[in-house]
Amino acid sequence: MGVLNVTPDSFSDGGCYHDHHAAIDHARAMLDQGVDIVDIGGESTRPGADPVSKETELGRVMPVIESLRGQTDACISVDTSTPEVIEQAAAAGCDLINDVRSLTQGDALSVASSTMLPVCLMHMQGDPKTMQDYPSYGNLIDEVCAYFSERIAACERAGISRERLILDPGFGFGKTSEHNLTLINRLKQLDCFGLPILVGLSRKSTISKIVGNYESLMAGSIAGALLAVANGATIVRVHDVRETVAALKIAASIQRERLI
Ligand code: PT1
Repeated sequence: MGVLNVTPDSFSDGGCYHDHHAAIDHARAMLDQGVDIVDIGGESTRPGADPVSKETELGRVMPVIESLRGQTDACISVDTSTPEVIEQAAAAGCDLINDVRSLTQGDALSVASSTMLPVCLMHMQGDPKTMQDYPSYGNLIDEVCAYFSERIAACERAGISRERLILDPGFGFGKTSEHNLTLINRLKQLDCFGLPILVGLSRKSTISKIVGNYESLMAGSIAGALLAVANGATIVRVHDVRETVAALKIAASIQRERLI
């Protein structure tokens, strides 16, 4: 899964013609480099990020989803918690709902249910604005698993069958660096749900803390992605598509003892 942010940077607000075209170009580059899923998001969920209005989010992501849908049959994912965005993205031909808030906002459960799309449920402690203030757990893995149990049950009650679900432990979302490392090291403990696992650790602060410099962020992120896949992740959410695909092909070739 390749990251496609349509969010403000120092030059733009993420919502204008130029931003949309830059996003489409970036999506096509990632597809050329071998990505399977393009994950389009209009809300930053980095630590300290402010929430955005649904109008802002719609104005950022919908033109990009609509344009990209017209250019590729590849899997398009929408990174959103907002019911209106889920609804419109699905109507525009999006293939996957990636919600870091696990369908807890408004009528997200019923809206997602009626789209018939697969959904990625992610664990987060708190919300992006304050989640890194004081992350704290009695037993991290138990609490993440209990959260998944509750959200899977809520989905099933809303008519979203288990077969449509993907689980994500939420690396960087209300966790210390040690918590994040534990999640990847013990990822197999999430296998008990029998659902595919997605992990996003690319260029996050835990990686940058360990490697210590910006130049090594990609290598650090790839090492994390390889370990996550070795420990059972089926989808990794990444920025550096070409390099991560190469690394994953080598790892898979070694594990299968043949060239892939
Ligand atoms: C993720 C993810 C995501 N991450 C899924 N969706 C982000 N399913 C956005 C930091 O510590 O892991 N899984 N959508 C980006 N969020 C963060 C969080 C970015 C923490 C950076 C950090 O630096």
